[in-house]
Amino acid sequence: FLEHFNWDSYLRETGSLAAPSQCFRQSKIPPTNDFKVGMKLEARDPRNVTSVCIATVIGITGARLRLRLDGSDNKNDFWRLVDSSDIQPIGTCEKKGGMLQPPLGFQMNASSWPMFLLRTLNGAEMAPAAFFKKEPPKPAPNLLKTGMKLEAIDKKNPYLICPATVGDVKGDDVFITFDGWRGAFDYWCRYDSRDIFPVGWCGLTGDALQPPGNNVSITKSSAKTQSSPSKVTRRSMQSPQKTAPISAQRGKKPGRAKPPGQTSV
Ligand code: MLY
Repeated sequence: FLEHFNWDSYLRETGSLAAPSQCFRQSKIPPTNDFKVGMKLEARDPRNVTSVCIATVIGITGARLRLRLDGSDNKNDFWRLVDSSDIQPIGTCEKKGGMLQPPLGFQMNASSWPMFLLRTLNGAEMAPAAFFKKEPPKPAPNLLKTGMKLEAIDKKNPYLICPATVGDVKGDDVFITFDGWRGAFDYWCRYDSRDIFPVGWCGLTGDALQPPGNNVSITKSSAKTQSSPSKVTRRSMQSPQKTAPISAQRGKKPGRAKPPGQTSV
């Protein structure tokens, strides 16, 4: 009985291969996360990417930060790696001749932005420049192949990192499918996306890897020892597929992790 999801047994039981780490735009050794909750930094507004805003670190998870834009609501938090090019120390924008912008959905009157900015930065704990790590270079070319396993962010629940499989490859684009779920969470992204990681990433960063949904497609090697799963019809797009779980994923309910105050689909 395994308490936690175990990649080694999972790869063995599904007869699959992990995508090599050089396929990813991630550092081989994950960057250390020195940030503390409450620290402020500059971040690109995810909903208005030409704007650089002030953000506060709301949470720490592995090599990622949970961020909230100052002056925004608590419904639009986003997660960034400490080596993301979307974040930088306070002062960077001004140094480059830019102006800090109010976030999309700024809760006050636009005319109060300059005063809000002064107040939010006054006495704030600013994240030191040394905490920001350089973004790793793009690997070239796209080495990901259909069937390879990886860890991927669930874009609908971006605090979750889940076991996934490359479902298709078209040039520089890869189709990310989530193991044991019925396709509702799948997406296309570029091979050099910062949202996909090699197998073992969460283990190294201390981020929580979600277990797969209940029905993982079993390939020939393991199919002999399992009753082969019949094709499941799309009953509900948002619940895990149901057939016998395999031992590597036993012991934990899938996809239910919900940090307090966080909405998910
Ligand atoms: N709100 C959904 C979360 C599903 C997550 C699916 N990911 C892990 C692919 C639920 O609670 O079922």
